[in-house]
Amino acid sequence: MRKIREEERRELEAQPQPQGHGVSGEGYVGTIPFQILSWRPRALYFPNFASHAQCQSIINMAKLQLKPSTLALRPGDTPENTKGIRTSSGMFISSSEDKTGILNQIEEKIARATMIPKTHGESFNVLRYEIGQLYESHHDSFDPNIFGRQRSQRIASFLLYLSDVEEGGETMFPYENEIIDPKYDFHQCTGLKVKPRQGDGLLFYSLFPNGTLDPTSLHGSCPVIKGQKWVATKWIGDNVQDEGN
Ligand code: PD2
Ligand code: ZN
Repeated sequence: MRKIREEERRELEAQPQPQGHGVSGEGYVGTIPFQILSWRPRALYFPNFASHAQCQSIINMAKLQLKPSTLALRPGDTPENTKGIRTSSGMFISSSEDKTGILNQIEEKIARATMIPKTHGESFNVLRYEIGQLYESHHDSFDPNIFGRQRSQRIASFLLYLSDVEEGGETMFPYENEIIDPKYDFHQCTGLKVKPRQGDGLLFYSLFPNGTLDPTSLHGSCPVIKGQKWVATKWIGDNVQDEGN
């Protein structure tokens, strides 16, 4: 075997040394399985994101504090003329208010799945839809032309389904792939429909990578036909949220 000359050895050592696979500073290799549902909008599905026990605890935390869900009103809107657009009940809860630590676990997992720090997430909005209740199609991010510039614009939404629904209650994206029908009736339950399954998660992005609003992220919740729907929404912004939000 040829001996390596001293200067050859020094040259070799000066080159960046390849690291072994997985050398990242983490003590383990983690996986969060997901499936890409769509590119327009960018939507991902996470089966078994939370356990049955975690989902049940979140429902128990929320169920005595539900109030009729509200909407962000546009200029000219009033609670009266927007009645019927969002008919669920809900409540807000932050992980710091949850002494069981479950919301913190979920929040950390969402941060790992999205790689957006958990400080960018708003409080969980836990929602219950009973038979006939729905949320008409809307965008989660705020159009700056209508609502003005936001301190933290919503980039993405993570929905954790806390229950199965026997029939109806799908989260729908009527403009999937930009098949934009100008006559689209906002009541209609069409397009990509995601059936709620307890413990599964749905992540979608409301903005394109350049920060402008993706029109195909329009989405809503179809009316529940049979059973009850429970879901926890986490809206994720482009800036850290204020304390307690
Ligand atoms: O509950 C849903 O499926 C749903 C649909 C649309 C929730 C939201 N939007 C939301 O909380 O923004
Ligand atoms: Zn929404």
